Amino acid sequence: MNANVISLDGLKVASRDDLTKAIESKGCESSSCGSSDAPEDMDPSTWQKVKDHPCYSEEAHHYFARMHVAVAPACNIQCNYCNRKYDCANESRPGVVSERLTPDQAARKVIAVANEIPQLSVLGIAGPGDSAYDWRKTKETFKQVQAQLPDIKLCLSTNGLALPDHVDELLDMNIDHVTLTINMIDPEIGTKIYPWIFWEKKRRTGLEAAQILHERQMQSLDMLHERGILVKVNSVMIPGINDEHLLEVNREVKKRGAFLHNIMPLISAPEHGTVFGLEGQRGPTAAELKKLQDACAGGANLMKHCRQCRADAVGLLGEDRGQEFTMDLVPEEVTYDPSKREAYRDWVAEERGERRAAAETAKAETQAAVNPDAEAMLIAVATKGGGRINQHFGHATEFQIFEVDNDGVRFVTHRRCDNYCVGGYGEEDKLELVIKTLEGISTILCAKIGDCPREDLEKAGIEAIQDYAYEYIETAVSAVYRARNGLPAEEAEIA
Ligand code: CLF
Ligand code: SF4
Repeated sequence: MNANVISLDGLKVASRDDLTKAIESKGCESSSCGSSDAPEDMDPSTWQKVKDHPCYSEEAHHYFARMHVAVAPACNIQCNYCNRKYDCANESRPGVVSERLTPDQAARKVIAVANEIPQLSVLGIAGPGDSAYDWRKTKETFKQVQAQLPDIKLCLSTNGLALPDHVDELLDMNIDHVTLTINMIDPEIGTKIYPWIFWEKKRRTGLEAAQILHERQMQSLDMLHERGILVKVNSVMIPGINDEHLLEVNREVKKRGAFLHNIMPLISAPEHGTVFGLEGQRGPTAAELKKLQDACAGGANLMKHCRQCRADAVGLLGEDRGQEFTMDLVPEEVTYDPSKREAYRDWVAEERGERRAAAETAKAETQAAVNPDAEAMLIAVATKGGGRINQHFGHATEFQIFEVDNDGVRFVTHRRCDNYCVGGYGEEDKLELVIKTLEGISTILCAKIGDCPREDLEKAGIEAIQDYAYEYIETAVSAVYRARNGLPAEEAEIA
């Protein structure tokens, strides 16, 4: 175990000097120092766009944070999974109320967050409402933020109906990330998801509504792609309505140049007050979602690290620090101080190169050292970010799940066990829920765990290991796999 590593405890960063010292004291741990240049399978200009975006790059989500501001409440369509009294279900977890902001308030809040959270790299507008339809407020917010924090990436999420009217303005404003929610390419299926749209000053219903929406969504996708704006397509998987159909959606959006496809499970409950919730429409199980994702192999690249975040989320994906930045806590006057963010970026540039080198080494060791008949393993990891095992078991609100086999180590998904699921329950109930959440997983890696939960986990057939605290995830996962299945590393020949 290498104890001489930076503890990304909470990823709270003090100053450029502290970071520089931390990097120097760490020295070079890997056999080759690694580089934070574009990965081999990505062209450098695309890498420049995605390298700091936690949603567009799985690697970046270990380092960078996003925040959303709810400034555009008007919407031009009705989705059967949405109740706008709460949040936009296309990009956020329904059932929680957001703080609606004016563009001035939003700009002030972004500066306050940027001063406190150096990982902040992206400002998104993701409901409730549609950012392209309520365009005046979206544009004003982005303009104000861009004037004061030119290095923040601007990101918007839309249903696409109004977007073709604004694509060229996006280009002028250097916005190069757009999420389009596309749940169907067959308007017949669309009629089961959208009861109406508002189009050219009239409310349209039925097949006409779904047909117009479909055509405008395809037009949006084509226009964005032609202009080099990266498009992520979000699809809500609704069992019995569009679940099988999403395979065709995946193929079609790939053909039209989408960069990523994010298939999200419908979250539906009667108390959300949505049509689907009241009708008892269920969401997919984790197994159904995985089956669809597997079937999509070879089509558009899939995003698997989405956290279905709130429309006022703040922080790394999977954490929500929004309550620290409600408007009553944001000062009337805020001045942007770029020093922490600059220092953090310098640190990440070094760190991600080393992590990548460590992951390559782990891959080579895994391939070289393992019994050819070894079975793939799923391993749960408690992490606060930075690609390291740096979280106490008891503080984990979610676990990242990595798969390891003879080809190497891959992130596959996350599983949540946070207060959203267990609010109001005691600690024992929480542990029970964690055990249920980790069904099918035999090993947890965490920075620390108490004796009692460790014993309870053991009784449930789950081994909790803290020996790899603060190591890179890939290095530790590979070591566990080799210990279970293979030869000791020193006996294996590494290519
Ligand atoms: Fe926000 Fe969406 Fe931009 Fe990300 S979220 S507008 S692309 S900055 Fe990300 Fe959140 Fe998933 Fe959205 S994890 S719900 S995909
Ligand atoms: Fe709700 Fe978003 Fe659909 Fe509009 S686009 S109805 S805000 S989920």
